[in-house]
Amino acid sequence: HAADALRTDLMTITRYVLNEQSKHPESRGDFTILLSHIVLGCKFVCSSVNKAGLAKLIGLAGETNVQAKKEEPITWVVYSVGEEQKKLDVLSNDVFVKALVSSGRTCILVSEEDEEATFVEPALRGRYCVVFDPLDGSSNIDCGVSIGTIFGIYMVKDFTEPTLDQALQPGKNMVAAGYCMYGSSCTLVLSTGSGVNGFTLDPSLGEFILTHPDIKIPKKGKIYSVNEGNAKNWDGPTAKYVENCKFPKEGSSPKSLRYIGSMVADVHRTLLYGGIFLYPADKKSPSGKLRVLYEVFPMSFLMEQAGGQAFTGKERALDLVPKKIHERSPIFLGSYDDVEEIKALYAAEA
Ligand code: AHM
Ligand code: MG
Repeated sequence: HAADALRTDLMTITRYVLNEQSKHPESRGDFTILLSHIVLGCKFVCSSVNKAGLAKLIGLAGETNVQAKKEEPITWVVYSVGEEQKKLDVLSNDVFVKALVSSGRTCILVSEEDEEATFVEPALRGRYCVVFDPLDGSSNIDCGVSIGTIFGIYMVKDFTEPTLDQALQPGKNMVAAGYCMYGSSCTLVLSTGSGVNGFTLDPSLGEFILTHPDIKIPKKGKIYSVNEGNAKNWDGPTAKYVENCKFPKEGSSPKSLRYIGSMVADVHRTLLYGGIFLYPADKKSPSGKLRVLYEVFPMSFLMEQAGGQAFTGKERALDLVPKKIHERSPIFLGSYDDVEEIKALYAAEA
């Protein structure tokens, strides 16, 4: 039986990527090594996130922590080595930076946590540039709601002399992108440019197992996902779109609203159930909130690979050429037909 095969013939993420690579005889296994280091980072963060709620009980966050202000919730501080304690987001960044550098396969790292890009020392340089948000959804950390890691991977031509513009390539140049969601289970969703696959961490094995092969987003969805608290500052097309979701034309039913406030969780639901996720521009933030390199690009890459679309309000998101590493952009992504609708509204306005 197929089900039995799945249970006993486990497709781990490493096995999956090795299989993919064997289709490219010229490949030297560098990508597999890089990915295994990313996977290690995800497992470490998953375990820290799971322990975070217990930090108070097991005494990790005691009075020795001079950094934490009184009003700072205790679950932010989860790791202690002697006297040293780290907030979950800082800890996650440290883990990913070290895992990526030590892989020996990266030359440039851009993290949401670090103001400047990291250029890997010559002895450890490899041909990949990795852009990532080590722990996204900060407002959800302290209440135990889903958060995640987002990453995108570029190939750098001349990696012996890496320069910043090699990290400022359009999203369509990415060779892979993915995210890991620390939710009711730990799920890693990955695309290497030929479709999208989802892997779930089996905690008893410590392995990510293929559970969602070849994810395709429904062509049209019944859900919209946006922070409606910003509505008074929206532009015309965004306001009109959301109005249509609630008061559709005669004959169609209104959409449901779902908004978690963690991009990984909101995008994951959109990918599996269909619908649209919006973080539009508004009068107060004319470029929206989300960051191009390590939020907008990886998620747009996954959406397109799953048969959906991603649009900035002006152009295909993956065509954008960022000028700065922490640049922001408005983003509308999800089911093909739903994004088509918002594109039409922006086109009508132009
Ligand atoms: P963060 O980097 O502070 O975690 O912010 C990013 C998060 C995204 O995960 C999410 O989509 C968005 O911010 C939610 O923003 P808002 O609270 O404005 O709705
Ligand atoms: Mg973020």
